Amino acid sequence: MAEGRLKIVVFGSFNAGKSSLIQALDPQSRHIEAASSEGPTTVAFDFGRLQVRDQMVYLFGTPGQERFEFVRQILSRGMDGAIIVVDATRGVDAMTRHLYAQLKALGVPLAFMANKCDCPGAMPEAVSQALPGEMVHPISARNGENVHAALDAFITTLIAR
Ligand SMILES: Nc1nc2c(ncn2[C@@H]2O[C@H](COP(=O)(O)OP(=O)(O)OP(=O)(O)O)[C@@H](O)[C@H]2O)c(=O)[nH]1
Ligand SMILES: [Mg+2]
Repeated sequence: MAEGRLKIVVFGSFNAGKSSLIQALDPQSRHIEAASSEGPTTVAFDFGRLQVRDQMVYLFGTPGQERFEFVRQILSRGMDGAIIVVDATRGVDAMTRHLYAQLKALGVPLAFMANKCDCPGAMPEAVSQALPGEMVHPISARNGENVHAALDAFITTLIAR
């Protein structure tokens, strides 16, 4: 039985892999998307849930497109923690920096996931170096590598607070 509930909101640039991460963590997750030139893109939110230790974790994935700032604002209400997904083949871009600054200003606990580490061009170390002092977990949302361990580590820090 879960003893507590945590709302975790997943942020990140367009195409970073936010929806894929939630799909990897909860295969029964739901996704509200539209077609784009890059494939399906989130236009409302992703929703997944899973138990981590004694907590029921509710995951809300945000849209990465800049014009959906208002959706990110709505989904952010009452969050216990934030995950920022970074495409490790592209590195820390302006949108990632913007999201990071916003979340820092709110004082919300946060963790980074350097995604697409299955790709030959992925540079998770460069992502870490660009974010001194932050927790950066290398993952692959595509093959599921390290996704549960990374979430578990983040949730553990939240419970310990
Ligand atoms: N190789 C690889 N591709 C990935 C990985 N995660 C996501 N992708 C691909 O990256 C693209 C974007 O993935 P999404 O999960 O839709 O990204 P998103 O961040 O939700 O995108 P928006 O909602 O549009 O902002 C898709 O083509 C995915 O298949 C990964 O770990 N490895
Ligand atoms: Mg998405």
